[in-house]
Amino acid sequence: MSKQLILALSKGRILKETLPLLADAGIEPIEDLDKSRKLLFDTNLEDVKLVVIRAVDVPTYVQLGAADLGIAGKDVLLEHGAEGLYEPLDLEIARCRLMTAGIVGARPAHARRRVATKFVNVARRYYAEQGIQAEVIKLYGAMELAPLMNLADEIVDIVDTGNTLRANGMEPRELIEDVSTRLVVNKAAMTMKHERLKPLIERLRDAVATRRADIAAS
Ligand code: PRT
Ligand code: MG
Repeated sequence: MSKQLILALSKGRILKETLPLLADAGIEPIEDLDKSRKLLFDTNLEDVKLVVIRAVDVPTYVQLGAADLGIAGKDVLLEHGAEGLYEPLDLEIARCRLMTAGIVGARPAHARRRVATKFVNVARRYYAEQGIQAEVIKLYGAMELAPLMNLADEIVDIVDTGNTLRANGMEPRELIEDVSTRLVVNKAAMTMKHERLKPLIERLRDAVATRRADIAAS
C-alpha cells in the first residue's frame, strides 16, 4: 500500500458542500478544483491526495482500495451495498430523502407496480419489504418523466424541496430513507493505515461537531 492517503470525492452537488467542510477540517486542495481538468489533486497535507470522481464510482474506488477514504451520499452507498466499507462518520451535508412518488391523486395500482428508478437495488428491497409486487425499471435520469409517459406507475427518487416533483404534476408518497453524505473507509486500510487515518477522521469529526454546535447556537 502506498504511503499517501487517497480521499475520493463525489463531484457535482456533494463536492460543493464537501470542500468548505474539508477546509474547516484543515484539508485544502492546493489548486482550484473547478478550474482544472485534472482528477487527482495534492492538498496542503503532504500525505493526503484527492480524487474527484462520479458519485456512483466512489464506493467502488474505496471498496477495492484504489482510494483509502471516500465521501458519498447514503443513497449511493445503499444502492452499491457497503461490503468492504466502514462508514465512521455522517458529514451531515447534502441532506435529502429517498422516496417513492407518483402522479398527484393517482392511486398506486394494486397489481404488480411498475417502478422507474436509478436506485434499482434500493427499490427492489423496499417493495419486497412492503410485500408489494414490483417490476423495477432502470433509468439513468429524468425519473419524473416516467409516470407521465406511462412508462411506470411510480418512481423511486431523491426528493429535497419537492419542487421537481410538483413541477411535473407528481407528489411524494412514502419515505424510504433519510439521506446525507457519509465518510467511508476501506476496511483493510482502516487496519493497515490506522495511524494516519485516525487523525484525519478525527479532524473531520471535529469539523462536523463544530458546525452542529454553531447551528444549534444560531
Ligand atoms: O450527475 P451524475 O449522474 O454524475 O451524478 P448525480 O446526479 O448522482 O450527482 P449530483 O451532483 O446530482 O449529486 C447527487 C447526490 O447529491 C445524491 O447522491 C444525494 O446524496 C445528494 N443530493 C442532495 C441530491 C439532492 N440533494 C437532490 N435534490 N441529489 C439529487 N437531487 C435531485 C433529485 O434527483 C431531483 O431531480 O434534485 C431533484 C429533487 O430536488 P427538489 O428540491 O426539487 O425536491
Ligand atoms: Mg446529477
